[in-house]
Amino acid sequence: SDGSAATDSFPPLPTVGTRTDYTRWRIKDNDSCHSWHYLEDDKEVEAWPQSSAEKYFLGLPLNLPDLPKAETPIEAAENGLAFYKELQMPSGHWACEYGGPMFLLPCVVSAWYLTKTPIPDAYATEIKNYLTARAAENGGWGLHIEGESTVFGTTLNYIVMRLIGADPEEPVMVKARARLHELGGAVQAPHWAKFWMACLGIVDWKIVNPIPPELWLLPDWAPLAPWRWWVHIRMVFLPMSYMYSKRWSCEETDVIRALKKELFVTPHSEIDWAAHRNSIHPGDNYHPKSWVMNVLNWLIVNIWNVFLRTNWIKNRAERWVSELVDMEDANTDYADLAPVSGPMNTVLCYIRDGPNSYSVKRHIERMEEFLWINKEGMLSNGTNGVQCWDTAFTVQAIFATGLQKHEKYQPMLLKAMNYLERQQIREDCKDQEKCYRQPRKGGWPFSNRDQGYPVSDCISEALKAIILLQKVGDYPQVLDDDRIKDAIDILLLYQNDNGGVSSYEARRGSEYLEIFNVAEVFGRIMIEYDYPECTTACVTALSLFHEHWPEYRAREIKTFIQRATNWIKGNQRADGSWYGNWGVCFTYATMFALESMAHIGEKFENSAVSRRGCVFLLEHQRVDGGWSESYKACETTEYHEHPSGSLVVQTAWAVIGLMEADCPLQAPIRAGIKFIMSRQQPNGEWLQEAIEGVFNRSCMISYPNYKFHFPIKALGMYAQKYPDDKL
Ligand code: LAN
Repeated sequence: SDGSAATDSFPPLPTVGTRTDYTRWRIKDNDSCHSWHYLEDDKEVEAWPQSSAEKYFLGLPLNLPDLPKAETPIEAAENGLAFYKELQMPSGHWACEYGGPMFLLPCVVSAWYLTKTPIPDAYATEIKNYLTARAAENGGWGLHIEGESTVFGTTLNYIVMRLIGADPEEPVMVKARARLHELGGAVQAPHWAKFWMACLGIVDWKIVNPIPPELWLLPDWAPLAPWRWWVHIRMVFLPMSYMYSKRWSCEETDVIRALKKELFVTPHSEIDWAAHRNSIHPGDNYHPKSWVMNVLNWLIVNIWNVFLRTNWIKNRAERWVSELVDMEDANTDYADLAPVSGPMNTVLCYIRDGPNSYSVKRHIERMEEFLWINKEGMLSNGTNGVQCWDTAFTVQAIFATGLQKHEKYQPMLLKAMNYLERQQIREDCKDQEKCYRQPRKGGWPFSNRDQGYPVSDCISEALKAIILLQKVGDYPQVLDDDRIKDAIDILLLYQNDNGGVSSYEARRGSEYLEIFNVAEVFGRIMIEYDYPECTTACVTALSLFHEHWPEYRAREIKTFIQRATNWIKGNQRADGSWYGNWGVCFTYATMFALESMAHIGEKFENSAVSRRGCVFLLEHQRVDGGWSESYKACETTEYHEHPSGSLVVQTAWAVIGLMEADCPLQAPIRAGIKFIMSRQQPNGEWLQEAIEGVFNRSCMISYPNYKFHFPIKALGMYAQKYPDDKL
């Protein structure tokens, strides 16, 4: 799209076709701010050839030659790198699809609709293709691509289909509608879906549980004050509260009128909206609201809103919320934290600033960066990308193979290094204290610098990559010591009082805040928790730093590591494993925890903790040498095998964990390595298997580059550890 601005009247719905010409899609890589463009003009197509990476993402043939068959682990790693190198982007990072959640595209498309932004036909066509491909067998859509269809997924994506111009009588729509009606219709939807439907004017605001902006007027000491919440929840409820406060809805149009008929099992005019405020289908109710929350909601709706809420309070709260949104926009150049809050902030700016404002135009441009195209069609990524994260792991994987010394790999590594250099955040937030942010100067984000939110483990992984390049690999120094120390200074802020480490910020509130979780579809979202993955990343980064700068903040670093590793020990489960919060699941976290232990010298031979972790992994190895954990483990917090058998990424994680712990049993590790090699394709690639990632326990998310850098790391580690074993 040309990022065309919103207009005063609703543009016509796009014309959805059957398929776009996939040879016409290109990614603009503006220092890793990605946007996909459909080239209508033949001359443009010629002038801008499709890269291997673009072809790969689109599922088009790359026609790469078959490589000499790998006989040894290191040859397999080299073949893997030969393929993976082709996917490096012009700015030096690795890009990928980051799909999985099925509630993100609806946020983007609703925001387009509400701001009257024309949707290009090519987008509409591919969005329809994607949703058609991802519809469940029994009709409808789930919370994420592997989940069963729910009211949440079905309602929101049905709306998307209609807003992009799909015909309600098409088979996929008929089936989805039937499924939705079987589940009780859209009145059974969770809070966030009700919110979007209210903005679209499909439901009355009475069906939406309260999101009072007054919460932001609470004093900082109040235990419920929003600055204490996990940043994602804080940033979503912020713009939501503004729309709720205004009970803002767009004008009725033909398609909205039609949706009012299609989404419900009873006639729209007969629905008692207030009575359905707490209606929710059991399949959507992962975290049922507490009775305290239900009472509180009742009091807000029936007492506060009716008798106590003065205009003065309303206006003050709206003004402050709106100012906080402005600060978020300023600190991210309108990219915003993620694709839920971003589209909501867009709508807020539209309501407040009007269709022709800079804020709306810039938001709409930046929302493009959430979109991605794969062989099935167009989807929304979970963030504006995985750039820094994957690039940092890729560099480390190459160091695990020892191949960084070879000239052949130097251009790739140099480009990656310069990329990471440019992505370090160089300044703190404007109005840092006022908008409840913490220092960020020196940090690295998960995606890119524009997004501007450092995360404990993203800082750590990027920092390790840079230190390896500069200190171990003899690559030129692109970051001076001060910049490296900046990273350490902010990393030290992430430790919680119990020694564990969180994601975006150290914990600011009590676990009791979960009582106020109203999102229903997610568990444990109100505050930051401790994560073995993030904790390990900090332990390893601080250890590596300390090796090379033994003087700098040495005492604090030592204490940090000691407290962090103690926390990891305490977090081990009775069966020897650790629960993974961001990857599937026990295998992922156990790999990290074993790495932490190894960094304090606790390994299989001398530590019960490490040995029990290894035993856990060994017990779950399958006869073909692989490991295979299913995402079900994240939901149920018990180990589950994946029905499709051994998986490459899981196997890589398990053998990396075992090698970190110096597990003396070579045979199982060898069998795992053999399995990874057996799954490698003749051109060096590995194929996509089961979904790798998770958040909030219930929602899965893809990490497509994991199938490259983790196997390469595992193969490299094996080759270094057993140089004589040719397999
Ligand atoms: C991510 C992606 C990266 C992930 C890791 C760095 C892997 C992790 O170790 C720390 C947490 C973090 C940064 C993370 C947090 C939650 C995110 C941002 C996501 C899983 C990607 C999408 C998700 C976000 C919350 C999606 C929007 C949904 C809402 C509930 C607001």
